[in-house]
Amino acid sequence: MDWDLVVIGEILVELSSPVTLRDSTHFTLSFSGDALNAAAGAAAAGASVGILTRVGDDEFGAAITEYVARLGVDTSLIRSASSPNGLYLIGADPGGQKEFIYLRRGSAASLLSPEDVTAEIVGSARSLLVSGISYAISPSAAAAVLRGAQLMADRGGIVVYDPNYRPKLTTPDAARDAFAKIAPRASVVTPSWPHDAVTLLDGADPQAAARAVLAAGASVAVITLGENGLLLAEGDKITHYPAFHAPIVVDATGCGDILAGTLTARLALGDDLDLAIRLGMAAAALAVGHRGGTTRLATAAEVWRHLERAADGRSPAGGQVPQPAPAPATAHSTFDKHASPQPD
Ligand code: KDG
Repeated sequence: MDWDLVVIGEILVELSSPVTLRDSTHFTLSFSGDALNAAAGAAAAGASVGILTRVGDDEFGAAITEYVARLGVDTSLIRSASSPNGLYLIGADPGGQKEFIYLRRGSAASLLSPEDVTAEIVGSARSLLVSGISYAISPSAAAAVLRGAQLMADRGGIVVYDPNYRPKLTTPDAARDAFAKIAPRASVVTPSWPHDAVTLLDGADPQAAARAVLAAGASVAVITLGENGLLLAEGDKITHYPAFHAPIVVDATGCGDILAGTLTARLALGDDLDLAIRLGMAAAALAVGHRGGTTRLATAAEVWRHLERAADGRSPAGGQVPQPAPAPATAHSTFDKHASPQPD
């Protein structure tokens, strides 16, 4: 099997509430986690995507695998483990940060290890998406993420790294250490401003954060700015992309993951960076219209329509709408700046 994209990370049982956790009495059960959100976004964007993870053989195991398949994500890279699946509760916090409660210590996915990330798997994929969450769930998962990023960088494929700093999962020092190890192997790094960037990067503003990502060794920095859009930095050039209009705003959970998944998918399918970014932003703007990370993703056609509306001036952002590139026959190497990857 060949994949446009392989995502490494944890699938979580998700219990979400429309009100703050303190006031919650009813929760909606679904499955999520940044890796699954991104993989689902990539599948919706037209990519063949596999999720490399471990799923536990508890009461949720079979339902998780069925759900992944329903999202159009290939399940053949899911390994089983006799540990419980990780779970998180999420409540709404209209005024600020999302609230998470995790029950994931010792979870099935935390048993991921470098042996799971074979050269054969990475060699069959055009791109790899890893995150600071996948790295933080256990030392063996961290080693798996690093091995994947190194193998993909060595072959000149696309490595996208979303730092996704989660203070309940890791410490600032450990997150900075992860950043220093993964960023040099990455083609594109997508920290959020201010949440990720202030903790992980020296930089007084988003432009400085973008330069710090490039100084760490990544080829491209994408600093996401929430409702202010994003900054794209490559070489000496920094470009601001205004945010797309979000027609319905319900819950921002996972919209950064949808951006990262769509962006990676479209790069792997051969789109240029500008188009891949704008498709990612359009998909993310539509993703805030539903609760949870994966409950209802926009289809590729809906994302294109949103991009076109923006280009016609019917909603903010966008520009000319170029046609999508056909999928390349081999891994494309826009970002093969990995001749001498950094050691661990
Ligand atoms: O980006 C959204 C994720 O944070 C959410 O789906 C849960 O994966 C998750 C995590 O570890 O926080």
